Amino acid sequence: MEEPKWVTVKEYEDITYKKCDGVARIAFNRPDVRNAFRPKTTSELYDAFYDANEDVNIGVVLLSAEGPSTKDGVYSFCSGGDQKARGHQGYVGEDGYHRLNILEVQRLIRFMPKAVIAVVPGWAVGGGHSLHVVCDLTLASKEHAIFKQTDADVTSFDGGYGSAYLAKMVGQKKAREIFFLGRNYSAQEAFEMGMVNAVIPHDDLESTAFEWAQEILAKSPTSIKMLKFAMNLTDDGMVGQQVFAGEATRLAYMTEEAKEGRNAFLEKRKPNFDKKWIP
Ligand code: S0N
Repeated sequence: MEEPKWVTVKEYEDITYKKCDGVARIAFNRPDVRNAFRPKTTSELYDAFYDANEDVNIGVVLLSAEGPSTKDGVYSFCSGGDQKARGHQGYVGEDGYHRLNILEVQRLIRFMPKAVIAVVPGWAVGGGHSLHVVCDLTLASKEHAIFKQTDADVTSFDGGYGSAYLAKMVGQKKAREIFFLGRNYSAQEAFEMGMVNAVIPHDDLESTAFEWAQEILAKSPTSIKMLKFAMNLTDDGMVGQQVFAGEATRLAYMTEEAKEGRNAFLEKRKPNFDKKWIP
């Protein structure tokens, strides 16, 4: 496959954001701190993901990372919340207020009607680990990816998708081991646990992610959307039902019945639904 000709969508400080042939690539760009996220990073991530969500020409989003670190050549996906931006009351933004909107970013990834692929070139740690968990698919560098949960080391823990959903993915015992012991796991070990889809030679990681994206783009967009929401539904409670059912309503708008309901209201008459109860 030809090299993708990425076009920068918008310049940010903490991330890069590009598009090419139906694919958006959002990448952490703080490699010298192992791509830790601070409030500015999460705002930028939200902005870029929102744009990719709204763009009808984008069907797949890659969440990746720039790097390696200029200091020591180490690759990272993301090392979670920036511990240097963490004050006594939590993470502090440039405006002095305490916030870290990473959970909003997680929800956007979870509920967007498009596939999101985590492309993990190196460390996936803490909140960075949680982000790969919430993505639909994960591809990992064979040589450099390391998965690790440090939430319990720094008292900054994700009790939502990062842990509880991970347990559904890898099993309760394994998820508790990951969080309670905080060990390092290679790409191959993560693959064997079921939290990584494929282990890819490092030099081929980005091109493979783009190829996977192109395969998904060849499928029916409505099917991808409905399948994602169907698989989410059982773990997302009433919100999962709301998201799935919202799409059912959207499809129902396209029926003759829906047109008749709308027309009858506008014409101030009783609707005639041509009573056919389709089994
Ligand atoms: C990633 C690790 C394992 C890499 O180790 P390595 O290769 O030995 O590198 P280091 O020498 O440790 O690091 C290199 C430089 O990068 C800096 N750095 C690394 N990680 C961070 C970080 N997270 N924050 C700030 N700086 C970081 C180092 O300081 C070093 O810089 P210099 O050279 O200047 O000294 C290792 O680095 C590591 O363990 N990192 C910390 C990982 C961590 O504990 N992350 C936080 C875990 N928690 C979360 O992410 C919670 C997320 C969250 O915010 C949240 C989620 C859900 C609900 C609520 C919240 C919430 O808290 O609001």
